[in-house]
Amino acid sequence: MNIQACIFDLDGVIVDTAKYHYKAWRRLANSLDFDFTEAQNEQLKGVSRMESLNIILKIGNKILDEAQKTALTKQKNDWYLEQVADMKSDEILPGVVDFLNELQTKNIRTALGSASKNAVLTLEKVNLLNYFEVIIDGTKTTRSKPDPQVFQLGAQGLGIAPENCIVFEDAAKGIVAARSAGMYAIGVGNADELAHAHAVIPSFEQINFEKIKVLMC
Ligand code: B16
Ligand code: MG
Repeated sequence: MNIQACIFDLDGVIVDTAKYHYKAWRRLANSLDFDFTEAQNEQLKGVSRMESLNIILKIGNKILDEAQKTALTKQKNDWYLEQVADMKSDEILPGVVDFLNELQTKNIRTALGSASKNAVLTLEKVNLLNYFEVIIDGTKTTRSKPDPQVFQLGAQGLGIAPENCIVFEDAAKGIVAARSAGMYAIGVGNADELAHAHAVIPSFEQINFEKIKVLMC
């Protein structure tokens, strides 16, 4: 095993923006006269904005045309961005900065692979933009996870072969995407929900690169 690069998902791995997505989606559902629970929100992890809306409309039994859906995704994003505006470095998940620093000292290359169209803004807010040599986000992809495109583009941008990349992901769809790309998939979060990963860590707390290599053996 010759790991040369790490590709990180954003929401759920670097920062917990899922709670802000949830608040904005719930507000949108409520404006359409139905509720949207935290358990239902789990289905939206790693899923693009429009696909998320389609899932929510199905839950609420609403059928809308494309123009209405575009207006709703804009509204949801405006509400979401109101919360991102206040984000600071203290919202970076535990252990992430130490791990990124360690990768730099070991010359392990880094990329971001996120479905979010707000990824660059979010990284700027928490002061992490400079840690990622390549950023592939929802503005650069045409296919959503579980399609491997986001991670393939990340590896291509770095010029590293897929088999030399590790992906860190909190969403089951992202794990499938990483494996389809031929990369090592490390789940971040609950092992039961990420059963298809090569290995799972609860978070980056007390994690270092050597421990990751041991986990993958
Ligand atoms: P946006 P990730 C994903 O981020 C989120 O998990 C998902 O809930 C969200 O709908 C998606 O980004 C799109 O986000 O509305 O900001 O474009 O986990 O792929 O980093
Ligand atoms: Mg995620």
